[in-house]
Amino acid sequence: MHTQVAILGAGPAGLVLSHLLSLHRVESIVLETKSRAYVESRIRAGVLEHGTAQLLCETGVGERLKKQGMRHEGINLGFSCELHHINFAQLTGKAITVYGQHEVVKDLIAARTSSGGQILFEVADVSIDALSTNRPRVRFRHQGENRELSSDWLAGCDGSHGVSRTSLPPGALRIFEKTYPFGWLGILAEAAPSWEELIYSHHEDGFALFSMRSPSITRLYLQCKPDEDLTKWTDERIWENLERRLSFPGDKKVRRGRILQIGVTAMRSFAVEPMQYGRLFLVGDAAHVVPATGAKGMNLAVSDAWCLSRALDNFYNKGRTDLLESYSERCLRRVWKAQRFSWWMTSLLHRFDVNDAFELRRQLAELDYLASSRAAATALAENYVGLPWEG
Ligand code: RFL
Ligand code: PHB
Repeated sequence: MHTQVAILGAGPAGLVLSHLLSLHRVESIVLETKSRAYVESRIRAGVLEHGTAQLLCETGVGERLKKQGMRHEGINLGFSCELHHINFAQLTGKAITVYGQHEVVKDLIAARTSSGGQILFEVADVSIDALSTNRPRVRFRHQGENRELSSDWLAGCDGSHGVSRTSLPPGALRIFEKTYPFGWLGILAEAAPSWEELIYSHHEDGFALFSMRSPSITRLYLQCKPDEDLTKWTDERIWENLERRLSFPGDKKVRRGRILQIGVTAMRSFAVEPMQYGRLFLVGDAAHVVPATGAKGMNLAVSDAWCLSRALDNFYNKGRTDLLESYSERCLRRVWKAQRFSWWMTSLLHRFDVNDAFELRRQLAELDYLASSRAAATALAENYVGLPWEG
């Protein structure tokens, strides 16, 4: 088998890339280790930046998003038992859309398969080689057979645990990494959201996040230990903690409901430089991971994919290689700003050390500043709705 662009991974990065390439009449084949049902139901991110939602709508995959996506013109910061609204629409003229990542994935898979795009699900034993030649190769097993796919270019969209980054020779990439001394306990509950906007809540017991997926499903997170034992979290303990950390006297209360799913997510910051090696481009989580506090991971995966699709369009349709050569540099400029913002939101809202009283006062002062200064709130708002994409 041969194709112009072989894409590893059918997450947001790989699917957006394949979708945009097809609009530019560039051929691609996507290989995915999991089943279609698995990737279409994997609950992850929920916040689309202004530019992400706009791209999906403008390129023909926004029908359900326009109907079911929830436009939010701001978020709430909760601290010292009070809520403070940050109004994105007033501060930046832009908004975000709350729409599950798995819904984006469903829309993209439907668009690719209905226009004849090839996605091979449940591939196994994936390995890559010949990256420094002009015919990089992927070997894998599919439906019991050994297969080989050669291509002009290879896109590593296989997430933070994929093979594309780890197959590179030692020393090929510079690694930047930071781990945080906590994780997030994620809860999906069958309950109508009590509040209309997200709440990022700073609390002495640890951070809590109130979010949603639909008018009947609430998505909640609690700061927990990075290696938290889920069996210790009974439904009662979960709701009790949520009620305490999302308590704003005189305001609404978090509404309880049947818990549909719980899980723990580690919090880390990770990036590699460059995001290219020979004919392999790293896209999305394969190249960088951010702590979920800034809601940036999926959005970065989409903006990287957009950046690479433009470079490949220029290569195939205009004979230009300059955008391919500068792919890594252009993406990294945006990636590092999102890294900074995600780290900053994480440092602002989490309890790092229960004995550090200075840190607690510093966080509360910063939150108070955000709630009272238009300049500070604007800096948060313009990062949250999304910084401009590289041209
Ligand atoms: P993905 O989504 O991990 O997709 C990679 C795909 O590659 C497959 N794969 C392989 N395929 C072929 N060959 C191999 N060898 C392979 N190895 C793996 C995997 O099965 C998978 O299908 O990476 P991608 O596309 O780069 O997308 C990144 C996003 O998924 C991620 O950044 C976000 O989910 C992060 N994130 C959030 N991002 C946001 O923008 N907004 C949010 O509100 C937000 N909230 C979150 C989040 C992530 C979370 N968790 C669970 C980590 C909340 C949470 C709790
Ligand atoms: C979510 O709805 O899953 C979500 C929202 C905001 C975040 C992270 C996750 O920062």
